[in-house]
Amino acid sequence: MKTPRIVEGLLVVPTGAKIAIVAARFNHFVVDRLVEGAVDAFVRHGGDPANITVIRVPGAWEIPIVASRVAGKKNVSAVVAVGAVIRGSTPHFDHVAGEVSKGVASAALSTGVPISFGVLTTDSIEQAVERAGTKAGNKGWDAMVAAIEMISLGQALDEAGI
Ligand code: INI
Repeated sequence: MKTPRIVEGLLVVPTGAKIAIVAARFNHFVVDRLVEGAVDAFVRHGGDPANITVIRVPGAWEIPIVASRVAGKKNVSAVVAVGAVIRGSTPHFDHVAGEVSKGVASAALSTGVPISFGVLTTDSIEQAVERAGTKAGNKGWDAMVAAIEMISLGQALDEAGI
């Protein structure tokens, strides 16, 4: 029986791949751990940290406009968005969480540059801390691994003529 052709990315940083990490300052005690996780993932998958630029924005709300600008210049292979939107007692939560996810998706689709989503949206600070390098992993790490796979997949698709 014939087998289908599989086109997929590798979890190895392609030579020369450049990344911008767009990181919110709001809830920085959590977001800093996400940035660390993302940089660690890049290095442990063969990347040179000199090929990462970290861009700080005030809060998660501001991530999409900067991610869109950076991706639109096509000087980076992928963007990794990191932030922490924590419900706590703020009514801001629903507006910020909804808009940042829509904005990041829209920026990726309109530019064609992969933008991975490492923005935590949690009910509590405890849940955010769990996802920032303690018992539930590190969402910044996960987002960087997805970015690496998408860069590699883009190359594989080019090679396959798709
Ligand atoms: N920004 C965050 O990154 N996380 C939050 O939890 C948050 N809350 O809850 O308010 C938050 N608000 C600030 C927002 O992102 C903007 O920076 C601000 O509204 C100015 O535009």
